[in-house]
Amino acid sequence: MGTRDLLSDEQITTGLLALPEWQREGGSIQRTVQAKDFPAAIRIVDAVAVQAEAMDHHPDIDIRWRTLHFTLSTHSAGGLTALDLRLASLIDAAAAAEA
Ligand code: HBI
Repeated sequence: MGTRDLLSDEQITTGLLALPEWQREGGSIQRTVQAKDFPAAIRIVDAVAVQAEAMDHHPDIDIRWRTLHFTLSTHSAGGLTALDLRLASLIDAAAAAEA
């Protein structure tokens, strides 16, 4: 399976078992991160940005004070791929590092 191949519903459901903070919304997955303050929120975004750039796969991020909302999908594939699940795990780790 190439990382940019669309995942099946079963693959998505299985992958999300390891990502309990994430919700599927059709062709994307989403989660909210509550940071302890605004600088912490920006540190999380910065850590995610470095890793997203390294994997050439980028999240949609909504930043509102201490609340970050991440939406992931593979735009070039028009849905969810393994890249989205991998990035979700990286986002969880960046959030945990600032908890
Ligand atoms: N990020 N989420 C997401 N989806 C894409 O299709 C995508 C991307 N970042 C970069 C990118 N595509 C292009 O640079 C090529 O890698 C396709």
